[in-house]
Amino acid sequence: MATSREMARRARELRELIENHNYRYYVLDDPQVSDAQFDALMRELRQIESAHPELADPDSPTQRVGGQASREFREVVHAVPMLSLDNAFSEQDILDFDRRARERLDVAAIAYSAEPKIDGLAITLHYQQGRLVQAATRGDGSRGEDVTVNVRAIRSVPIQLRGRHPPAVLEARGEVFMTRKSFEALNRRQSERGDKTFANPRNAAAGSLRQLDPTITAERSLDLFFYGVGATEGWRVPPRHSELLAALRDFGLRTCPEIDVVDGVEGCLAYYRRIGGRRDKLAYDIDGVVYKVDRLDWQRDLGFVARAPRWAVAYKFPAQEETTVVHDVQFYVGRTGALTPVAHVVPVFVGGVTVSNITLHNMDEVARKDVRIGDTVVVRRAGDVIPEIVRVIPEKRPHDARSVKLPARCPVCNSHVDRTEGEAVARCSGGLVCAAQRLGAIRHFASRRAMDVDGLGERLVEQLIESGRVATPADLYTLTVAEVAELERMGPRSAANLVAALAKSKQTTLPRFLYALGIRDVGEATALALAEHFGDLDPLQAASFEEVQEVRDVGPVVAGHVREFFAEERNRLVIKNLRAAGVTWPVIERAVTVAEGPLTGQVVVITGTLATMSREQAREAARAAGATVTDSVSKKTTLLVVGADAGSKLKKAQDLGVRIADEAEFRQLLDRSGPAR
Ligand code: 9MJ
Repeated sequence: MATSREMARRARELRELIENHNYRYYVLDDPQVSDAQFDALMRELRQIESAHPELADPDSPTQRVGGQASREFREVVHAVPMLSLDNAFSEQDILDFDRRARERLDVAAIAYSAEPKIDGLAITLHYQQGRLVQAATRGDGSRGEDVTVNVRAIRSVPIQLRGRHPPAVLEARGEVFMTRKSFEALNRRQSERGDKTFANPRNAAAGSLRQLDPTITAERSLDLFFYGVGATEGWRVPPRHSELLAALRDFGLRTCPEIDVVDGVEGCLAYYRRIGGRRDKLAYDIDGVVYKVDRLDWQRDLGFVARAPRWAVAYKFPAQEETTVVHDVQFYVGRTGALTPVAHVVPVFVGGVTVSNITLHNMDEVARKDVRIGDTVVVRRAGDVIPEIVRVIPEKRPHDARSVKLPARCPVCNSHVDRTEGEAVARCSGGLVCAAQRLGAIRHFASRRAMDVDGLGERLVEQLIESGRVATPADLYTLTVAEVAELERMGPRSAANLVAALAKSKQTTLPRFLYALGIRDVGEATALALAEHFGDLDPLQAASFEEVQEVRDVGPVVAGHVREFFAEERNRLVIKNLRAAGVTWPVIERAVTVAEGPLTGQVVVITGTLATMSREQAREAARAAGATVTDSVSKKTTLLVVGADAGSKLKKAQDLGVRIADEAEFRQLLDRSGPAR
C-alpha cells in the first residue's frame, strides 16, 4: 500500500505531466504521447484524487470543468481597455495606413507583425503569479462579462503558466473560436437532439462561451489563440510584438501558427494574398488579416485615436457568408432535359462578387434544405466555389412563404415532366422538340469532342434555331453558304468556312457520332465501349436491352437510356437524315466476337454468391462459352445460374419458367466440349 506521501507526490507528478503534454499538443503542435496514453494519465490522476480527497486541488487538470453554474455573468471592468481595430477594405487603405505611420514616426520602412484575423470573440485572461484567476469577454471594450469557469473548460488554456518566474500580473488577450470541424460536429449533434443549430462557427463559439453550464462549454471544443497583452506587472515586456508573442508561447499560451513578421507595405500585401489563397484550407474561419507595427516603442509613439490604435489595422476579406431573401424559384431546362431549380435572391455581395441566382440542383436538395419562396437564407461563396444556399433562417420565415413545387410541364416546351422514382433529377420528356434541349443538343453535337464542327458558336446556333432554319442536328448539313451569310455577324467568308467545317465533320468515327447524339448518360467512354462492342450503328440500333447490357460497364440504367433513345421514332429519323446527308464512319473491327461454345445462343443471368468463383469470373466464363450475359431476368433469359442467397431474380426466373442451374450444374455446362465446327 502506497503511503499518502507517495500518493501526493504521484498526484503532483501527474498534474505536471498532463499540463506538459497539453502544452506540447496545443502550443507546440508536437504531441509526445498518443491520446490513449494521455487519457490513461488523466484516469490515474482521477483515481488518486477520488481515493484521497485530501489531495484535491482546484487547479488540477481534472477540475477544469468545475465551479458553479452561475445564473448570470458578473461584470468585469477592464483595467486596460480592450481595443478595437480600424478596418481597411482595399490596397489603397493599407498604403495610406503605412504612409501615415511612416510619416508620424519619420522612418523609411516599418516591419509589421502580420496575423490572420480570427473570426471569433475577443477575450482577456488574467493570470496572477502564473495562475488563471479571471477570464472576461471584451464587451464594449471597457466592461465585459466574467466567463472564468467556461474558459477553464477550454483544454488549450493553461490554468497555470509555465516557467519558474511567471509575472505577478499578466493579462493575456486573444480570440476564442471554434474550428469548422467542431462547428459541423456540434450542429450535427444539435440537430440530432432536436436543438437549435448555429448559423456559423462564430455564433457557435459565442453561444458556447456564454453557457451558464460549463460542462456544456467543455463538450463543445472551443479554441483560443493569443495575440497581445493588457495589464502586466513584474514582467519586462520584450521590445517587439513578435517577441512578446514568443514569450506568451513560452508561458504555454497558444498563438496562431500563421503569424509572421513582414517588411513594409509590400510584405503586408503579399501576406494578404498568401493567407487569402489558403483561407479555405485553414481549420478555422478568418475574416481578414491584422497588421501591427512590430516595435512596441513605435506603437507607443503612434498612440491611439479614440479606441483604435494608430499602430494596427485590420484588412478585411470580402465576406464569404451573407444573408439575403429568396424572392422566386424558377426551373431551367438543360441539354439533357434536366430541370434545375434556381433560387432568385435579392442581389448580395458575397465572396467578392454579387450573387443574384443560386442553383438548388434538384428537388431533393430543395426538400433537404427546406427552402421556400420568401425565406431569408444564408448564402456562401468561398473562393472559386459556386454560390450556395447554406441554410434557411427559420425564425425569419414569413407567414406567406410558398413551398417550391416541381412543375408538371416543361417551362420551355410544355411537354410533361418525368421524375423517375428514386432519382433526384426531374426531366422534360420533350427530347428534340424542346427548344432548351435543342440548343444544347446541337451545341453538344457540334462540340469539339463530338462532331468537331469549327465555328458553330452559341449565338450562331441560337440564330439558326430562332429563324426556324435548324431544328435538329441533321438540318445543319442542309445549310447553304448564302443562307448562313445572311445571319448576324456573318459574312460570305465565315459562312463559307462554316459550311466547309460542316462538310469536313461528316467524316467522323462511330464513338464520336454516338457521343454526339447526346444519349443520356452516354459520355465519351460509354460511346467508345458501345462502338467497340457493336462495330457499327445498325447492330446497336437493333440490339435488345439485354444485348446492350453485354457491353462493358453498361448496366441496366444506361442500357435503358440507349434503348429508349433508339426506340424513339423522331431520333431514328434524325439519324437517317444525318446519314443521308453523308455522315459516315469506318466500321470498327469488333474487338469482342461472340465465342462459339457450349452456351452459344444462351442468354444467361448469374445471381447470388458462388462458392468457387466470383460473379465476374462466372460472367466471363459464360461469355467465353458463347453465352450472352445480362444483369436482369426477362423473357429472353434462357438460363439462370444461382449461387447462395439468391433474391428476386430466382423468383422471377421461376415465374417465367427459365431454366435454373446451380453452381455445379453450371460448371458441368461449361465443361462440355463445344459443338463441332
Ligand atoms: C484577431 N481577431 O485575430 C487582434 N486579432 O489586436 C488579432 N485581433 C487585435 N489581433 C488588437 N490577430 C486588438 C485586436
